[in-house]
Amino acid sequence: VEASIPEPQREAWKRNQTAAFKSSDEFEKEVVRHVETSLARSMFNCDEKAAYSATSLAFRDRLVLDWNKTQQRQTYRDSKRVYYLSLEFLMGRALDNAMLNVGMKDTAKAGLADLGFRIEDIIGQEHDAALGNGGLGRLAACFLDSLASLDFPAWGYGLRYRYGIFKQEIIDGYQVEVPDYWLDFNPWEFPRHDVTVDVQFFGSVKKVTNEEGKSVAIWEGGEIVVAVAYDVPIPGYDTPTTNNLRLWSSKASGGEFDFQKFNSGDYESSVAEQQRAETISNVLYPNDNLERGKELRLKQQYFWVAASLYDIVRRFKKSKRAWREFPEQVAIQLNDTHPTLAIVELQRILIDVEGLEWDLAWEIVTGTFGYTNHTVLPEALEKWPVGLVQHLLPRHLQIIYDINLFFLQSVEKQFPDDREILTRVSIIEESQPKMVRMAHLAIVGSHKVNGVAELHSDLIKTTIFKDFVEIYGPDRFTNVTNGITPRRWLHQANPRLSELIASKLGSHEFLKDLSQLNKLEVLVQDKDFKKEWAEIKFANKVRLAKYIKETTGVNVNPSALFDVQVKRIHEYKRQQLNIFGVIHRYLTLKAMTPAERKKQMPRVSIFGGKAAPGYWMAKQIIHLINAVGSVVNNDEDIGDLLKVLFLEDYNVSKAEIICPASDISEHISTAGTEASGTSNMKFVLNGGLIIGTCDGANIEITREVGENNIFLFGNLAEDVEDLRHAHTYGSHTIDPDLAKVFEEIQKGTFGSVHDFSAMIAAVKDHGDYYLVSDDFHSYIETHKLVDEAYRNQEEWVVKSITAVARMGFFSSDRCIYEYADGIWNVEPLPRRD
Ligand code: GFP
Ligand code: GFP
Repeated sequence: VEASIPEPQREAWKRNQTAAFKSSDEFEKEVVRHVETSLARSMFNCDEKAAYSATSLAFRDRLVLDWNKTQQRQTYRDSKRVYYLSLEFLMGRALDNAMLNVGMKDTAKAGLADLGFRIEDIIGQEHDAALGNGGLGRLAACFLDSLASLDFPAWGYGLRYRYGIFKQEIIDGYQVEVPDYWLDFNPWEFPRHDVTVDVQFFGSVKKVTNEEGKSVAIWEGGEIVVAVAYDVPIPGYDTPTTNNLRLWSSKASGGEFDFQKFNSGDYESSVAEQQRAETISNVLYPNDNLERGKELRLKQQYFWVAASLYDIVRRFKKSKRAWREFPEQVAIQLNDTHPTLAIVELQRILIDVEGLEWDLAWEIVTGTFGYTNHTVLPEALEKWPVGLVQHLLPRHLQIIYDINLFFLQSVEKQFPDDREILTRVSIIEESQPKMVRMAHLAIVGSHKVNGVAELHSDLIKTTIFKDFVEIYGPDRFTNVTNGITPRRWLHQANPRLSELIASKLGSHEFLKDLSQLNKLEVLVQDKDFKKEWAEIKFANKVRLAKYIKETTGVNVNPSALFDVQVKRIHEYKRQQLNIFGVIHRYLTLKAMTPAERKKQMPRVSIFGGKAAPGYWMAKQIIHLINAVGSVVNNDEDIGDLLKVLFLEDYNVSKAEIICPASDISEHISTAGTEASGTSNMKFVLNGGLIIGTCDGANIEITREVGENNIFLFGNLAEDVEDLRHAHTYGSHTIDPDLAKVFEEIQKGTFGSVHDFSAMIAAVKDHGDYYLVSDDFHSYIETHKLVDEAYRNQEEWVVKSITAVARMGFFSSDRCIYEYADGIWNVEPLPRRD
């Protein structure tokens, strides 16, 4: 408010307000200006990178004008805001998205052509913003797009990692990790050196009696690290609403250290200490579905949570409302347990800083938070050693103990004769060492807990969180099935398909109301439409084939059936099942006469995905895929009948090329392990069919598209426990076809027998936890059905169109409406200007 220009001078401001470019001429002017001034270059010195930079700056300027107005309106209207706290935002590229969302891509295309550039080349210059591991981070990015597109007042809060997810190189068939330093030039962020928060670590807690005779806790000493805000504008599609993603970067605080900690005069070590502060936001942890309990990770979490809550509370206080109104103004969603300390931090602010009574504070806290669970895998459930929390955040540990005490007291009242339940639900696990169970804390501190697909939400209620359903009743638990943004995953990734659909539906409205796709269903008998549909798929396959040739040197036939599995490499996702199936196919083809072979349907098996650097088995799976590829791709008997590719460094921008080019994609996790999956939705929305297990969102996709338009196989989630039990305690026989695959590997056909022996042993000798052998037969049989179905191209296209027509449910817009309604209680705030 103090920085506000006085009334008499505002006229001058209004006269001089910046106008957004409207025509390609105006756009060109902006580009040239940015080349000449922002970049200090000229027409004699403008390569594609520079043209990309200038184009991005021109669009950023546009977004910022809308961003300012959106923020001003949200502040002025003072309506409830949503804050999405996520340790990962896997945004991918921003330029294409920005151009499409503001409806200016054609304008830019014409302008760039005039200046001597092809728009595709310019778009291709951008480095992905890869601040995430996989599904969880990409979901957060889709949600931001939907929140802005639907005009919700919403902010994302995350960390500005200097290094995003590592870049994957494949060297001699092995994954090698290379740092992804992506911040050389990032035109999409605004550093806000004026928006900083001091975040405290370590120190000790002292209880003192205040003037009112109340005992209060004072957390003192330790060290301060400064959080600096970097803002990334998030443009909505076909709306001026532009929301904010605020990412925090860590910086050493000059002079506020606890100097007693240093030997006086020991300059070097104090500088080292400062550098340590800066490492907090340095690197994204590359683990998916595994918690490693590193101290720096906990520091990251608190740093981000403390800065974000400080900002949220500050913004709330601007409105001068009473504290009890906080949950009416603020909804905070915890994306997984990573931000769970926010619950404790808000309680701390309310009682220690603002002086509220515990009970009122706790009511405010639970009214504010919602928690989304993304996994039931036990190794992924976050726990922190009590000693570590005590050391790093001594006051928070006390509050956690108090939260737990009050919680357990109420449970004890509810179940007076059940001692066991107290042990099971306690926030503190009485293990050696004692651990803080973050999921329990998240449930206790939130008013709603949701899973991300129906099966998953049912599973959390009957397995890991069963006791909590008893305690709180079923209403605290809900489901919001994941979704994807059709703007990026259809309109941007598959422009021709998007245009075809728009031409048939009469407008692009379906991009904001995806249920309109159902109007395509009547066209399944329209010959021209089907022809064009098939041509687009083929063109997308040609585009991918070209990419494959450029990156791997392998020629693939675009008429072959493209079979794709791209996602993080994990035993539960079962890329090993896929590659064993590929080997089986290879052996079957080898055993055929040339005449028989001629009758087979040619296949291209495409893999991609990163393995966590410490996940040895996942790395062996990558190695086997590459080893099989180098044998099969060079086997003259086989030729085009089978090609096996591993695409290096799978990321969002590559997914945009791969998804539109699949005929079939594989979502084949052991039933009950994949919470939802979201790439399954991306593939089907682009006209590909799925081979999958009855797991995660596959089940709901089946319900929507119909059983005839999906290829399901394998055991059901409800059978998994018995099967595992039988493997361990009964006799465990391996599927005979799979046994042959193993023999072939062990013969050395694909090189290093030693490297692959652990993969085989996992199935044969170690209980086959992921049921690879149990599902192998039905997997192979189902692939035969896929081949058969693909022969009938006419029918296949009908399936493809029908499936797309029925995908409306899987828009992330639908998710956002469900969260807004059932969890956040927040309304859109459209801009009318
Ligand atoms: C936000 C934006 C500011 C903008 C104000 C008011 O501030 O740039 O001026 O809204 O429109 F960041 P806070 O809500 O963060 O205070
Ligand atoms: C996790 C789950 C997925 C789910 C996403 C988003 O993904 O099943 O679709 O979260 O909810 F495992 P990853 O982050 O593990 O890829």
